[in-house]
Amino acid sequence: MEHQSLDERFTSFLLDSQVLKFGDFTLKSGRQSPYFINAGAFDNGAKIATLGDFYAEKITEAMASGKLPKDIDTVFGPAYKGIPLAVSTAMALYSRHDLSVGYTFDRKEKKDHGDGGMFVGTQLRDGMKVLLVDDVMTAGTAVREVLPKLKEAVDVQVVGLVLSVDRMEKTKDSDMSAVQSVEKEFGFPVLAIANVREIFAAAANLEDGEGKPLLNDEIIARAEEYMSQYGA
Ligand code: OMP
Repeated sequence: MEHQSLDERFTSFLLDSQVLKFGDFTLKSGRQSPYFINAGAFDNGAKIATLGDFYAEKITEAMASGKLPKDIDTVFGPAYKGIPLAVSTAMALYSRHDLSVGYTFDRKEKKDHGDGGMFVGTQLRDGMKVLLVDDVMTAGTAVREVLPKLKEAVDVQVVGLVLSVDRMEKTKDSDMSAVQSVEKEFGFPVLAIANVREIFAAAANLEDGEGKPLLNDEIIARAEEYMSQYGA
C-alpha cells in the first residue's frame, strides 16, 4: 500500500517474514529483551530482494534530502550478516534507482593465497566514499568492531551507516542512544529503515487474518516495560 510510510511498510514486512519475534531473548549486550529482530530470517530470494529494495529506498531518500552524498562508491556490509545486505542493496540501487555502485565485504579469516585480499567485491582505495549497511543496532558493538578494520586497511571516507532497525537503546554510560553515540563519535549519520518505536506503533494497528490485533496486550506491556528501562 503506497500511502503507508516506509516504516509502516517495513514493519509489515518484518512480521510477515518472521524476522520480528516476541518471547525471551538474551542480547549480545546481556540485556533480556521481550522482542528480537532476526535478520537471518530474510532467507530466500523474495525476502532478500525486498529487503534490498527497502535499503535502496531509504538510501535514495537520504541522498535526496542531503543526509547522504549522491556519489557513494561502494556499499560495505560486515561479514557475515552484512554480505547479503550489501549485495541486495547494490542490486536494488541499480535496478530500482538506476544507480550503479559497488559492494564490498570483509573476510573473517585471513587469506594467504590467490589475491590475498582482506576484502571481497569492489576493492577499497584511499578517498573512496563508503556507505555501511548492517542489520540491527543495540549497543553499537558491531560497528565499533568493523570501523578500525576498514580504516586500518585504507583511508576511505565512511559517509554513513544504514540499518534495518534502530532498537533505540541507551548506552551503558549515558542517556544517549547507541545510534546517537556512534554518530557523535564517528561523525557520520546513522539511519534506520525503522526504529523500534515506529515498529511498535505500526504493529499496534495491524490485525491477523481473523481481524484480531496482531500484538496482544502482554506483548505491548512487556515491550513498554523494556523500553522504559533501556530505551533512549
Ligand atoms: P550491537 O552490536 O551491540 O549494536 O548489537 C546488534 C547486534 O546484535 C546485531 O548485529 C545482531 O547480531 C544482534 N541482535 C539482533 O540481531 N537483533 C536484535 O534484536 C538484537 C541483537 C542484539 O543482540 O542486541
